[in-house]
Amino acid sequence: MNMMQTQCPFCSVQCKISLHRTESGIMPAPPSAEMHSASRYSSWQAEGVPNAASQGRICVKGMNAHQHAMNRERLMFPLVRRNGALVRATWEEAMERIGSHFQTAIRQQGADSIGVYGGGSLTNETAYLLGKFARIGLGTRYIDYNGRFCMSAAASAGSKVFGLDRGMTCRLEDIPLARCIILAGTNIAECQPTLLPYFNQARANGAKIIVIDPRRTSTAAIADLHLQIRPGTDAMLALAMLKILVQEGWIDEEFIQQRTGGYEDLTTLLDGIETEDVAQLCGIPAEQIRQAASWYGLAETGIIFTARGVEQHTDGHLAVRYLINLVLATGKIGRPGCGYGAVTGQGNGQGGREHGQKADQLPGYRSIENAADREYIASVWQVDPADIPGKGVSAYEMMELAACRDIRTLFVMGSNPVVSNPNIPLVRSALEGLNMLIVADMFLSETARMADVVLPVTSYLENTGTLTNLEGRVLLREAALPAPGEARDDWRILCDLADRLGRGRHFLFQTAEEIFEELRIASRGGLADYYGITYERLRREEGIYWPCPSPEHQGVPMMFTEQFAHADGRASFTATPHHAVREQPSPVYPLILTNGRVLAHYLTGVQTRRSAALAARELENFVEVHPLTARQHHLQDGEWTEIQSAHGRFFVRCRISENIRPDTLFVPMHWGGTQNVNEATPPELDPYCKMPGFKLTAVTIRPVHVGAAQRQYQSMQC
Ligand SMILES: Nc1nc2c(c(=O)[nH]1)N[C@H]1C(S)=C(S)[C@@H](COP(=O)(O)OP(=O)(O)OC[C@H]3O[C@@H](n4cnc5c(=O)[nH]c(N)nc54)[C@H](O)[C@@H]3O)O[C@H]1N2
Ligand SMILES: Nc1nc2c(c(=O)[nH]1)N[C@H]1C(S)=C(S)[C@@H](COP(=O)(O)OP(=O)(O)OC[C@H]3O[C@@H](n4cnc5c(=O)[nH]c(N)nc54)[C@H](O)[C@@H]3O)O[C@H]1N2
Ligand code: SF4
Ligand SMILES: [Mo]
Repeated sequence: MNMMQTQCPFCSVQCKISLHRTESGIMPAPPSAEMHSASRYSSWQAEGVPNAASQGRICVKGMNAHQHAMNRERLMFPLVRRNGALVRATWEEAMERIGSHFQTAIRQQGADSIGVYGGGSLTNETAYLLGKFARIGLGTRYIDYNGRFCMSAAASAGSKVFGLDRGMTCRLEDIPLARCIILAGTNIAECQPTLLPYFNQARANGAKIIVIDPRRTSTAAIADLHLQIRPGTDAMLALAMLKILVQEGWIDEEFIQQRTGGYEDLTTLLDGIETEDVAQLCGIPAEQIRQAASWYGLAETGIIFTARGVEQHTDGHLAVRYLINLVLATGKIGRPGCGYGAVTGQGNGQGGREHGQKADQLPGYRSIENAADREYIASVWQVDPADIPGKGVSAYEMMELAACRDIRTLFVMGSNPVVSNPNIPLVRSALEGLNMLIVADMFLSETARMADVVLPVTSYLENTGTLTNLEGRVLLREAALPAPGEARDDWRILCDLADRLGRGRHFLFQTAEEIFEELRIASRGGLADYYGITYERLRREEGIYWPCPSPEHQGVPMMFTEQFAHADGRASFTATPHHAVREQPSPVYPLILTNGRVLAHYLTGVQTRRSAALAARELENFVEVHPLTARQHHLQDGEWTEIQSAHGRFFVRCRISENIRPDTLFVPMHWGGTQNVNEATPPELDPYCKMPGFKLTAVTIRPVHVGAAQRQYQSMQC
């Protein structure tokens, strides 16, 4: 084969890609199954394919994504732990070990002793089946997924305010129509790079772009106004802006009256909010807050975007809702050039949160606590509603349950939790204490290395399924290559395991499309209604926005044009008072550590560090430090540093940069082990949505000799 069509496995834009075999790159035939992939390595070239979201663009990650899928480190056969080491096993051996362990665990400790941990890279079909497998295959209430760390603050805010969460309420094509765009804690230029031209177009059309970020990022570089905020203070900034809008009368009274509820209650919330005080708290000039409020308030159209910079805080849910207050007060939603957008992160971060791998959700955004929802899904699954367990706990809370041995078995599919959770010291010991850890992955990730059984799965090039991009557009990605070695599709593993648990009759699927057919019915009538979407339509129409309630329906590109999704059709203002954030700098830990992403790497780096072209761009982790702070703490550029919080410590190289606030440090999240920023992040969660406070840790920093760093780290592990 010399050409294949696929879709990037990384971020939420889901750019369409074609891969072409290049003559010069062909390598000799592989000597064995293990080397299967080596023959294809680097002999392919990626090109963007025109599509509605990225319009044919791809970024450096998409360009090189095939390198990890074709990497020789791909897992080709199952592994089981024997005498302490992971060794090759047959599928039968591995599955038998898991199946009989599950049965014993259920019999002896109950199904709730098993936790299931999913991910936002999984297709809709796999995510749906994982939820079904947990609930009626195993019968456990404990399932959650890495999207808890990603989407939970914004998703819960959208549900609360609008009655429904679809990430973006508008289309990407609305961006160039907006006259004012607020990018709050979102680094589009590095995290969704192919979307940047939409914003450049908006600027060319005269829009004012406001970026709120503690760092001068490449996204901030396109801003007309950069609010270089102190991490963790976005909620107060939003309140100050709202107060200015109200005081100046830059509000849409008609919209407020006809389409919203709760505006009157804002008076108490805004009482005592003074721009000058907030400016001091946020570490930005008061004049900038007024400027931002006036640009947004006076613009005829506008969009506010948030991403993890605002959301990954223990007050992230409220911070988002306060920002949406600005949208509602100015009536900037439900019409062209207007809206709110939570910039979804993972490839299927959107679909992954709709079909039941979240602790409290059933497919179609149904609630596991609602009797009618339970009854409907039970009818689709052909079980008694009483057989569907109740709601479980969030991803990090599952780790806490594992630490106290309430959860004794963990099944991980599509995540690397020992790197991506906060407060890794607890998570590591929780995973070490399990009776059995099972990991389904393409690679021996840091978590897989700790597992008792590792199951090799197919990559994006080899499996078929649907993914829902950041706009809520459902896209079909079809297998382009056969599975390498003995790797299997995730969903086939689930069907096999269910069969071993005597639940096979509920999992009689032969293709991904058959699962989608059931998902369509399961989502029917729910908020995220996929009923009208079929593979056949997706092939023909390229992508379809949900909700799409019937096969004749065209889908809904722009939400809330006439009604919001609450029973009364109105959106709700948020007047809930702000709550204090526990983690704060102190004399011992005077600096604020925040964290995030760089262009070339993806999440915990399991994939991108196995792509030669991407790995070469950033070989190891670093901390971005302002020159003043570097001087104060005796740090040299390029030198190793130790960063310590009240929760733990890690070691990274110093990168001195004028682009960051002097009171703030920034460390990427793409490395595990001694360079993992999450060794130091705090365990506290947002009370509304259980999002960890990743983006704010009080720390201190000091230079350290690398040998000493390693020794200290080893002693800290003991
Ligand atoms: N290259 C790349 N792209 C990715 C990913 C990746 O790993 N690498 N991951 C994907 C996924 S899963 C996700 S969730 C998205 C994440 O996309 P983003 O949320 O855009 O990425 P982050 O870098 O985590 O955070 C964004 C910005 O928030 C800023 N920030 C930190 N603290 C604060 C704060 O308190 N307030 C404000 N206003 N800003 C703050 C950081 O400086 C950073 O520039 O990206 C997706 N795309
Ligand atoms: N400090 C800090 N921590 C963070 C964040 C932060 O900003 N700061 N961001 C958080 C966010 S937004 C996210 S999304 C999480 C993500 O963190 P993780 O959930 O750890 O995500 P990945 O690193 O993508 O790990 C996914 C694993 O699944 C594998 N995989 C990929 N595709 C598939 C598939 O189709 N099937 C299977 N079975 N496996 C697959 C990959 O090889 C990889 O090992 O991290 C969170 N952690
Ligand atoms: S990482 Fe995102 S922007 Fe880049 S090619 Fe992939 S889907 Fe497109
Ligand atoms: Mo994410």
